[in-house]
Amino acid sequence: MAHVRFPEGFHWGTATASYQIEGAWSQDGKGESIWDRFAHTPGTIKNGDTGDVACDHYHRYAEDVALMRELGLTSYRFSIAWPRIQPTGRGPANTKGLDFYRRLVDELLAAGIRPAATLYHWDLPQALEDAGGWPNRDTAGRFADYAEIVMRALGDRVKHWMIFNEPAIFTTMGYLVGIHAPGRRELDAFLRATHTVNLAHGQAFRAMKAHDASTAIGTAFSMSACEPASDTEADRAAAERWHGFVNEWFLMPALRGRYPDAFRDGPRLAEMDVREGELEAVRAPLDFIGINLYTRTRIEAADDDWGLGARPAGLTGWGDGPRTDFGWEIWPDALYAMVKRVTEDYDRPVIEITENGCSYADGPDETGAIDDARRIAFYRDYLQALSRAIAEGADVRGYHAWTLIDNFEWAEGFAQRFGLVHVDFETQKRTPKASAHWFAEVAAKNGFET
Ligand code: GCO
Repeated sequence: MAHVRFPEGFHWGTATASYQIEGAWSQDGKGESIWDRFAHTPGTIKNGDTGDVACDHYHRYAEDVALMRELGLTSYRFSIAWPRIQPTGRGPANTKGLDFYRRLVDELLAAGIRPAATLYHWDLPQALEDAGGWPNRDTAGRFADYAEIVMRALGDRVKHWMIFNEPAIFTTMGYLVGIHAPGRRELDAFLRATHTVNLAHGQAFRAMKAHDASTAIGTAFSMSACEPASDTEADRAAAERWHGFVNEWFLMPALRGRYPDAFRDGPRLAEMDVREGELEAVRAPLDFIGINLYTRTRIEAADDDWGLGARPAGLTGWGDGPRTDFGWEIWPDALYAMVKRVTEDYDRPVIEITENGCSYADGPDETGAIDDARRIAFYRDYLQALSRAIAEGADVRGYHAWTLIDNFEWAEGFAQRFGLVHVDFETQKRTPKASAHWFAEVAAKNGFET
């Protein structure tokens, strides 16, 4: 038997995102987002699902906060929908939009739960996409204005912020691969988008700190431990380039003022439209690094269309580990490896695990109970791996399970269930799964026995 223990004051929480749970897509003055437009376009989302209603969290937020309180959670990571605040991405704030988040935050504080807000979890105002979207460098200035509005409205009660959620995913999936909003497939636009996002990151960081220097600001980076598919020199170099591309493309500019060496034939700064002085402008000395991690990626050297000279082995990069119902490989050691690497490469920064979790289809049995033992095993093994990294010196302050309630899983619609709490999408009934009770116990004891 092993006692797995976490540092004193460790935060136990869950994470969600506005478009995935809120619904109320056109209510109270909210503008259209790129995800509204994308999901309303036939053929984009499995089963034609949309986030129009989702978990109806916009109206049921108090019930959802009560659930977290009953589970004894101490942190809640949620995101703010930009088009609720600025319907067209520019101009004065929509008071009703801000009021929703004020009510949510007040409810959290009253329940003793730390609000940790993400400014951008992918729902760009459609009007800004119509003006060019993230490939248009003006979007950076728009985003910094939005950051300032939100900070002024909520900065007195929210002290933990994430500027972006997974910048690598929304730029890649949205502008290069095209399976997420806005559904574009243009290498040039993608490269420019990544630089605009980095400019926005730096500008928003400075605007927020100017308002309150003591507030804690991070970003939630998607990360996957990159392993060479074989021990050849070529595969090892390819895995390093891929690591630079998927894990550090936004982290390194923020913390070091440069781009990783990810492309085989050298940097592509001209194509990215990086101008004089902008490697300083992208700097954002984050107070913490948020890590969203699900699995590992095995990489092999290859000729690819993007010039990385690398690709995930067997298309997905997964190996022969067990799989979740979504088909993602379960590889707890990836969390250990990634936390260690960031700790070593970035001088032992403060880290929060901002997402980690799994999709399993388990639903209610005849008695109404949901026995998702496989999810419990997933969390137990990943948490044990995390505790090893902490024991070896990583400064990890919190862990957020993805996710609180089953919700809209992007291109997969409602087909994937990542929640600790089951949602019946016909009735909106919430039922904590066995894993929710297990997670509550871990939070209460700040650890577990195996
Ligand atoms: C992401 C997002 C979440 C997802 C989760 C499961 O990583 O894509 O941050 O919104 O729902 O990661 O895919």
